[in-house]
Amino acid sequence: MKIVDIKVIVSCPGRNFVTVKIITDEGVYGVGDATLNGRELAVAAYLEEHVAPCLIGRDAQQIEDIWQYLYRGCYWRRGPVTMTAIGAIDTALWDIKAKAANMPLYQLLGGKSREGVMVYGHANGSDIAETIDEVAKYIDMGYKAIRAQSGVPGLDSTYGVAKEKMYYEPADADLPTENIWSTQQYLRHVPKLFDHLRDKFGFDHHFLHDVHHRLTPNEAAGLGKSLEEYRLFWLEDAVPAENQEGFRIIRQHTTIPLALGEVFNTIWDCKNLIQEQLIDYIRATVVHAGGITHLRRIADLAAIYHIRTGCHGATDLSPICMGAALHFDTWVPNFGIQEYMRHSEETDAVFPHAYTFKDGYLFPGEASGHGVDIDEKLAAKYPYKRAYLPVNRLEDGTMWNW
Ligand code: GCO
Ligand code: MG
Repeated sequence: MKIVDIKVIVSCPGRNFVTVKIITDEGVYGVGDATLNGRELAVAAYLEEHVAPCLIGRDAQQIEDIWQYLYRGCYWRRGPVTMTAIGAIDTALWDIKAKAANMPLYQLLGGKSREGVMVYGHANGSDIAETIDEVAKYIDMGYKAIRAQSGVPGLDSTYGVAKEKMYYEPADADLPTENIWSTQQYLRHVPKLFDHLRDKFGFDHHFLHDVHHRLTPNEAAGLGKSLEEYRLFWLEDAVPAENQEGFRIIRQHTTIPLALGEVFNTIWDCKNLIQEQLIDYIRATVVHAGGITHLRRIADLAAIYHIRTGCHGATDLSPICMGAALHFDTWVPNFGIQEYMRHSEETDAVFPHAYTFKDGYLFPGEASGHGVDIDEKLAAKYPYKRAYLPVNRLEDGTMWNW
């Protein structure tokens, strides 16, 4: 089964997405998500100029060899652009293999380990009262797990708080928006949020929170301690993780479950965190961590150390990534949870998909392949629009992590 064509499709149905479509001489094709928020065209050019020419004529069935060829063969290993490009090709090839076998992808991976994939939704409000109302809406929709974020008093904008409630897009401007951050205000506010939420809703639902890389290890340790009594499912990205050893400090002080890794690209980014059991959930996902082939290796390493998966699933990951992740989640033995931020109607129309939501769970569907396609004609109606993620500064103007 030879690869005869590789298309790179860039479109903006509400937000930018990069999609790879691999076409074989047997007429079977597969699609993969290649979206890297705010750096979309770098991946598109990488795929068009440096990947597609090397793959034409190769056997589409040799997923592993193609993965190794693109990883080892490029000499410049790792990095988000390279690994997103590899992830997209890998996803499309698994799609092809499963379609050729006439099976849903989860069957090819080893079959179902569970009936449904527990997901968490995003409740957010400009203050605690509004966040409580939003959490109530998610509970009414059947969600078992909900991420709660709220505006911080004294700050004009806070990560995770948006006007649109069912989905939101942080890449909101043609040039990066500048936000102001205060660790002190934030640390005072978050325990109050979870105090109110537990008071109102009790302990039957899972609550999660994303710090979005804002703290130092010692600050995160303090926050973890102050949140322990509210029994969070996880505290996410408390600290930027380039310095993996930093997580030892957090672990020495608090038992709050820690989630990390939506920005990780390879097993090397989380090797020490996993082997030293410094985290509880690994957030790497299909598109940014080298596809199904590589994510599977990360999950297997994590399983040895009692660490479970919690794949990233924000709106900047296309429905193709979501579909592939759901097949992975259905199979992976050490599954934890799946993030699910809904896409806009425009996005859903461009990417028809087999997955469905019911009572807090997602189901990948029984279509062969990963069950997500792209409507190329419709995609062509939405040309690329440059959009950046915001940047963050401290109150005195110092650059900080967004
Ligand atoms: C999450 C994430 C996202 C990211 C976004 C950046 O936990 O869902 O932190 O909201 O900010 O994916 O592109
Ligand atoms: Mg996050």
